[in-house]
Amino acid sequence: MDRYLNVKKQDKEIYQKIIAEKNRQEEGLELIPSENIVSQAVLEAMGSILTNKYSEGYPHARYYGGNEVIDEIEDMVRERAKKLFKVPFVNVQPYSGSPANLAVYLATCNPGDTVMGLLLTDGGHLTHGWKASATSMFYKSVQYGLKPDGYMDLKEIARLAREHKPKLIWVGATAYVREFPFKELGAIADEVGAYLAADIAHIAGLVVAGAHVSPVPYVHVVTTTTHKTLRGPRGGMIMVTTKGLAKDAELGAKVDRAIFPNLQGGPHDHTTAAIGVALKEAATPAFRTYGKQIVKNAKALAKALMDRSVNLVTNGTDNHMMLMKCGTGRGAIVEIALDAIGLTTNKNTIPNEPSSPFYPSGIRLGTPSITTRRMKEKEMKLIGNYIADAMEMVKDVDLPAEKGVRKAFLAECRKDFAKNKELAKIRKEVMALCKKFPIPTVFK
Ligand code: DSN
Repeated sequence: MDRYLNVKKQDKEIYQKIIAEKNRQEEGLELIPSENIVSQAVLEAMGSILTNKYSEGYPHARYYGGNEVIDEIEDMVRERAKKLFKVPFVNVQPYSGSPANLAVYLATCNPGDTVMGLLLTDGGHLTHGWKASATSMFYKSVQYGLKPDGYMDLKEIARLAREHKPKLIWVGATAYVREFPFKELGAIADEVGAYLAADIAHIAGLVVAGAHVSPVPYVHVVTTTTHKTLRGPRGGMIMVTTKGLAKDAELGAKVDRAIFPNLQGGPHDHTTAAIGVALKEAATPAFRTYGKQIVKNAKALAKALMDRSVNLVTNGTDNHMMLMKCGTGRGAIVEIALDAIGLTTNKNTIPNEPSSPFYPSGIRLGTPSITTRRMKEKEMKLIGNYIADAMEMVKDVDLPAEKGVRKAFLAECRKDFAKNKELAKIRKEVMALCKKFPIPTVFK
C-alpha cells in the first residue's frame, strides 16, 4: 500500500516531491555522517496525532488541559533516556541540537561570561562559540583548535582554560574522527571550576552501543541530537550527570527552565514519542551490534581509501566518520563528483584549513546510514574504490583562484560530471548495490 495515500489524493505537488526524495534516498547511498534512516515505527510515531496537542510546561505541570496521556509519554521517554545513558536527569523537549546547546548556556552562564569550544573550522559546531552563532554574540567565546595532526590539543586547552577561566567548556564536534578525551577534559574543567558539557550529537548511538567511551562520568552536562547515530527522529535531549548535580543541585531545574519558558514554546509531543520508540530500539542487543558495526565499517572504508592513496585526517578513524583531504579548496568539486556516482557526502573544512568554510578542502564521510542498510566490510571496500575512482577522474579539476567565478564554475562541474561516461559507469554499480541493500523498515 502507498504509505502516502492521503497526501497523494489531497496534494499531488507535495506527494511528488516526497516520492522524488524517497527515490533519491533509495537509489543512492547517504555517506553524510550526521544522517541515518529511521525505522517504520519511529516514522509512525512521528506522523501520529500527537502532533495535535499543546503541552507547554513539563509532565504534571502544564499550561494546558488534556495532557494526561502526553504526561505519561514524556515521563516514559525521560525514564528510557535516563536508563540508557545512565544519567539522573534528562530533558527530552529540545527541538534539535542547537536549541539544546543554547539551553546549556542559559542554565550555566550569565550573558557575557566566557565560554570555550572547538573551532568550527577544526571540526567544532556553530553553537560551541563560532563567530556567526548567537553563542558568541551573547557570551565571550574562546576557541581552541586541534593539533596539526588532527587530534585534540589537551595542553593548549588547559593553557587557554587557565588563562581565560571559562564558565563553560564544550567537548564535542561535527567533524572529529578520533575518540574524545572526556576524562582528561573533565580534569581540566575541574581545575578551573568550569562546567564541562559534552555534545555527543554525532556519537550518541556509539556511546549507547559501547562503541565509544561515555562522557557521563566526567562531564556535568550532555547534549545530543536524536537523529544521527542514535537513529531516532529529528530532535534533541539534554542530560545532567551525577557530577553535574553535585556541582549544582539545581542544574536539572535550570536546564528545564532554559528550555521552557526561556527558549522554546510547546514541546513536539509526536517527536517525544518517536524519540521514545528510538530509545527502545537503542536498548536492544541488535542496536549494540549495529553501533559496533558502524565503527567496523568506518575503519574498513578508511582502510580501503588509504589503500588507494586517499589522504585522511589522522590517517583513519575511531568512530563513524572520516575526513578526506582533497587538495586546497577542492571539497566541493569532489562532492559534486560523488553526487554524480550516487554517493551523497558533504564538503567540509579540515584541521588547519588552507582554504575557507565556503570552499573547504575536505569531504566528510560516515557509515551510520549504510550500516543501517546492513552493509558490511565487503561493501566498504567497494565503496572506497568507487570514491577513489571518482576522485581520480576529477583530479585535474581545480577551484579557480578568482573568487567571483567559483559559483558558476561549480555549476558547470555539476553539468559536466553528470554527462561523464566513466562516472556514469560507477553510478550504475552504486545503483546495483543500492538494490541489493534496500532501505529496511524494521530493525532487528
Ligand atoms: N548538521 C550537523 C552535522 O551535519 O554534523 C551539525 O549541526
